[in-house]
Amino acid sequence: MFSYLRRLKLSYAAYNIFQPKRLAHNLPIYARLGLKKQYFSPISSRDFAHLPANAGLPTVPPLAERLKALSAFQQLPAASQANLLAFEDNGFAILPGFFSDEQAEGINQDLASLIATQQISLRYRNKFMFAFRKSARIRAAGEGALRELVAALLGHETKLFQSINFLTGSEQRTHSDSIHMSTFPLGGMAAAWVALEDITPDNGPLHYYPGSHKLPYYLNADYQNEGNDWLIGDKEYTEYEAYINQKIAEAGIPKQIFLARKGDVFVWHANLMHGGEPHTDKALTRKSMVFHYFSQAHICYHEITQRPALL
Ligand SMILES: O=C(O)CCC(=O)C(=O)O
Repeated sequence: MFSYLRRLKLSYAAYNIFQPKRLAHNLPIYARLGLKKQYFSPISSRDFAHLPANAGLPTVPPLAERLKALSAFQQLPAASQANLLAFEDNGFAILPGFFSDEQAEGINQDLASLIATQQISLRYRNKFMFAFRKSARIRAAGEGALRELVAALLGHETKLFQSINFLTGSEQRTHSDSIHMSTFPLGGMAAAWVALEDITPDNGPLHYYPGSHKLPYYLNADYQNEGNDWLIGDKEYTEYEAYINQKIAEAGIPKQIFLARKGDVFVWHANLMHGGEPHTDKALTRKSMVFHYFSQAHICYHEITQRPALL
């Protein structure tokens, strides 16, 4: 019964009716694209099937021009600049030492105090969600230079949507964020992952597949999870993960593991396949944080649950 209610699109729409401000962002784009949707209506890739791939997006200057115009970019070391300039080819950019040890420690202290004062607790097994709403230091890390750089990568005004802090490895199986934080046109999101201590092979490092962002975006229809007019799809998330596993194997892309140093940042593309390695030494922590960003020029939503994103 509970699982049926969770699949009922009306349940989500009923909740969203009370969120007009946070859902207003999609309305002008729905209107421009001729989509007959209310701010609270369910939405998924099926609604865009008749539209050209880049429908409604303004033309923007090439990536190099966008980055070089930015003082946050000009101030970076040459290696980080080169990594950002190669973002469209690689699907990721590593920014070594983007944050100082002191900044990383400040964030660790803020998280510890949010936990101690019970202002935040674990969700989804090992995630501290949305700490940036409660810590000015965490918000400042996700806004400012990092958001400006991500906005230049996306080519549009960009909003910090979500932060997730970890004290242990996520151990998440390989996925593309586009099944969770989805956009139309495709590609209007990016994430920046921050090492808040040194990462070793034993404490669940991030893994990724270079160039995998050029694979198709695998969405609900690809694993028969579209549902119907009333219900979202009934597939378990493990079925999505198995599908991605198979697609990566078919593509033959070798996995890379990011042994980050404290303060390093790893920015990934909306469709870069990535996940977390097993955290084998439970005596160790894996302090890290990830920011997810949405372009404001795109329709922003959640493909799996077919909900508009609450910005
Ligand atoms: O931190 C990790 O291990 C992976 C996090 C992740 O996959 C995500 O936030 O999308």
